[in-house]
Amino acid sequence: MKVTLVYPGITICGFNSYGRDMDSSWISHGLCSISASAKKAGFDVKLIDLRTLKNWEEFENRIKSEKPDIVGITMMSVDYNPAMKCFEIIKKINPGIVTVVGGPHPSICPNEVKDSKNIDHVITGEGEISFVELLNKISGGLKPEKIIVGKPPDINALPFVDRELFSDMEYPIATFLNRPFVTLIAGRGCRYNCNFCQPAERLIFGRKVRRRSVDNVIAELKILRDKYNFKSLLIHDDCLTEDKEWVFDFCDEYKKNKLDQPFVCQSRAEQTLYAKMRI
Ligand code: B12
Ligand code: SF4
Repeated sequence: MKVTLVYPGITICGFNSYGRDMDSSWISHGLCSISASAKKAGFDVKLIDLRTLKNWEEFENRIKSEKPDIVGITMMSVDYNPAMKCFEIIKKINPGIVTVVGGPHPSICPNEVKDSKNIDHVITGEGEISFVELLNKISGGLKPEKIIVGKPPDINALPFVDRELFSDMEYPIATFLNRPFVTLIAGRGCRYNCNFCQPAERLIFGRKVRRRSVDNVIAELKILRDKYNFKSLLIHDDCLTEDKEWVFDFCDEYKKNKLDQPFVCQSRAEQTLYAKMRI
């Protein structure tokens, strides 16, 4: 069964923008993670990244030539319009292609997608387990329900994200960071309650913040060092410094494992910079 994932993030950077700068080179960790789980379960997964295409006609041609059985699209609210347009085009080409939406927008506002005739399944919350279950059911000839509440996975047991789904490396977030630059997610959720992010975080990842073990993150970093010889790193977690103990253990292990690449992360203003985090 052929699975195609779509990254529709062209609202800010537009078509034909891939690799031009920082905004047009981010990978989607959400898609890379569900791709890794689907590949581990034996499915063939491809990506269409709208930023690499010239226009909608090219998207249409890709769907016609790749002939996917299932298309899964990730959707942030900001990319609602291009994502919905993809679904419309796919169903016009072949109403038999099974369409699935997931990501922040459907998790926060499922009502805005659930009635679309162009969307067959909505997976809210985390997708790794539930997307693979959906693929298995469809390949077994079953007809799963339209709205599926994603089951949260054990994030230490997940395969490392399939970052090669995207064709190039990302651009650093600051001029003092050199390429090759990589990004990594060490945890999910945030325990704070700021209006900027809540209740979105809780609706996607639940109430309890989960962070991967330090060993699990270091293991991924060692693979990334061997594979890409990366020169700088961004840990994308909402607020990495919320767990001081984790950060201290991580810094110790980072040095012990001879990782010396500068890294950046997000913090809160009241959490003063930890001297230990200086490389
Ligand atoms: C890294 C990040 C960025 C990066 C990279 C974004 C990118 N293109 O991937 C940058 C800095 C560029 C960025 C920019 C923006 N971001 Co941002 N970002 C994040 C952050 C911190 C991490 C994203 C991530 O990788 N998470 C980890 C992965 C594993 O989770 P995930 O992507 O949600 O995927 C899981 C599920 O959602 C689901 N899933 C996702 N896609 C799919 C698809 C299918 C088919 C299925 C079945 C399941 C599924 O399964 C995945 C695995 O469990 C999140 C907050 C967070 N903690 O998630 C905010 C977040 C996604 N960003 C947000 C916002 C608002 C923005 C901006 C609009 C900010 C702005 N004003 O400019 C821009 C939009 C730019 C764009 N079009 O890409 C909001 C989105 C809210 C919303 N309603 O959509 C979030 C949730 C923050 C928040 N709490 O408000 N962002
Ligand atoms: S601490 Fe940061 S990431 Fe967490 S809810 Fe507040 S603004 Fe969002």
